[in-house]
Amino acid sequence: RDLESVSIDPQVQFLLDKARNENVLTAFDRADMMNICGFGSTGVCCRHCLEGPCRIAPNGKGPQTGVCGADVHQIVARSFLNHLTQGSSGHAEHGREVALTLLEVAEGKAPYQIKDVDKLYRVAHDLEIVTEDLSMNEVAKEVALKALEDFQKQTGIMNWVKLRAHEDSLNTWNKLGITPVNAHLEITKAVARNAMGCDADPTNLILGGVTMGLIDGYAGLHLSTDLQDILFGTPKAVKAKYSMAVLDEKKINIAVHGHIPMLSEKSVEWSRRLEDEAIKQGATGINIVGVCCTGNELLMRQGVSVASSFSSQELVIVSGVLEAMVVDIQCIMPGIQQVAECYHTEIITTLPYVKIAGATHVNFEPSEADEAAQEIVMKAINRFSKRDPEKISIPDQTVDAYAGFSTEQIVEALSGLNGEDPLKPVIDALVSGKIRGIAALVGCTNPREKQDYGNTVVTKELLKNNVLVVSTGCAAHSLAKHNLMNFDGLEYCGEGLKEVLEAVGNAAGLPSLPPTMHMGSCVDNSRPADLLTAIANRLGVSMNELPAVGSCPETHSPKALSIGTFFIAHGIDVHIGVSPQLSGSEFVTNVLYGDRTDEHEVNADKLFGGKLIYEQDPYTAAKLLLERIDMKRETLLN
Ligand code: BF8
Ligand code: SF4
Repeated sequence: RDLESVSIDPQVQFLLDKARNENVLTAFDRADMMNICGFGSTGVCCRHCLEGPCRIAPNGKGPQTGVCGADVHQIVARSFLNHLTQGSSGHAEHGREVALTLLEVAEGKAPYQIKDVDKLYRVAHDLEIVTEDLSMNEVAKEVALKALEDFQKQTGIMNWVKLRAHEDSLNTWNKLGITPVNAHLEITKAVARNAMGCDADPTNLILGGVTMGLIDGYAGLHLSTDLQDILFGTPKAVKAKYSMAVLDEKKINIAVHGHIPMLSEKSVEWSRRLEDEAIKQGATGINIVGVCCTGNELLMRQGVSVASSFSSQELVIVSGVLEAMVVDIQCIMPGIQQVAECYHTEIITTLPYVKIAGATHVNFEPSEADEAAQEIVMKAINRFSKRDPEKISIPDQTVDAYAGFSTEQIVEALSGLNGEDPLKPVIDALVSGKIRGIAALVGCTNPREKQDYGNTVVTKELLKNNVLVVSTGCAAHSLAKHNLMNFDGLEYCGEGLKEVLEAVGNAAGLPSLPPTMHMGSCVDNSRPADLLTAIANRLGVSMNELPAVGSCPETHSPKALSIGTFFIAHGIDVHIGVSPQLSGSEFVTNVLYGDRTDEHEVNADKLFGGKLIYEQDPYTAAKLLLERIDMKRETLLN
């Protein structure tokens, strides 16, 4: 592909051009070289046992069952469940790591401080912990133990489901028998039922997938966000910078990449403490830049600048000024090591179960966080002298972005208009039509897709039609880089929406709210869910009655599928712009894409009130989302 077909971001084009000139292979070019497998891309290939692998050819040609007798619907449903299990386990591990850290902090064994004491007490109260005679650390310990119960208990339902789920959604899940008991139990069960000789009912397998969506939502997203807010602070509005130009030639540049904020928060702290060491090496200081969701976490809480989303992560190295890329878990391309070997960059892995051959490993444990972070920052400082001046080239021009829109921050901004009933201005705007609906623009960038194109087109189409847009994950990077998180982007908003954004912004002492609101990383998809739950409760309706949608135009990750399933389980429609590899089974696609008017007996829209919309073209996708928003408006308002 030529540079313009790879990304609409000129700085990414610039660095990709540089990589190509230097014969460095990155994901965009590897994507072009890879032939897509026609079987795998429709979900009809099965490798679940050693009788296989088996694959079912389309159009009735060749065998129509695997050796065990599994038909194409069973095989596709199992592939889907596989993806959802993988996605939700990543987020459940994230939640568990944070819960363990909170426990260690509460016991005085890890060097972090509880930053949001109010939230700690609010969560404790909602978990029905009696706090009267307890010290703050004892309360934190009780909260951590309640969180860890969600990985252990054998009966009942997960504490975090009780804590955060809308009652009507929970009733639906209970009736279907899909409410999760604990994350580990459900993940093991999902792996077990998916094996040869177990669950062979496609509908039942898909419902098992919905349980994975709930594990993702509660053991992953909600649990992580709540505990991270307690530990590191609940985000507040903050202004920061985006784009590859946040790299600074005069400073030691360290990219933090991955997902869990324990390491990255400490890296920021130690980069400040070791500033003098950097100066001794001839640099003017240390510049931490964010990549992927760790970038979002640090942006939201520390205002750290963000260099790159997923698909262009290797290009940060190609700038020639990156001393170290420090990674923890998820979305870390193994390819960064090969690229780093062409420059002076050191790749540093930090978790025992995420290593990359050839990279340096510095083990990170919350209890030894200071020692590890200090060692990592010193490694970066020592790399500065190894730069090759011939290979240095950084694009210029950063883009301003406002971020930090936690649900708490949004409610606080709204209370500037109505202190007694902060959600009323939003509800009035929804009723009057100034706001037509609410959309969460989420998910990734994908080296096979034109970077930022789908994310920005869907967003601009929705803004033009007065849809209030919030965003998370790498999709938020796309929006920020293209002026959709600063006031320049207000020109894309319809009149009604603009009026509301300005009114709320003015009450908070700003010219306006930005056109889209950055709510954080992928685990922070709990925040839009919280916002919608609060609006539904305020209106006295179910979540599936709200004119609200999710859209994920450029995803690559199974995590996006499990997050999407979490929203569908609440009856919120979710658009995906990249093939979810299901087209081999009409039965499975009917269950997921079908709607309430279909004759087909069971489908997601009938069970939950929301469905999956697969549409590659972002303009058509926005149209389909608006149609569903209008349908729900009509029922809600009449
Ligand atoms: O959890 S948005 S590419 S970095 S999967 Fe990965 Fe996708 Fe980025 Fe964050 Ni989410
Ligand atoms: Fe083939 Fe069935 Fe084994 Fe899959 S589970 S590989 S379809 S025999």
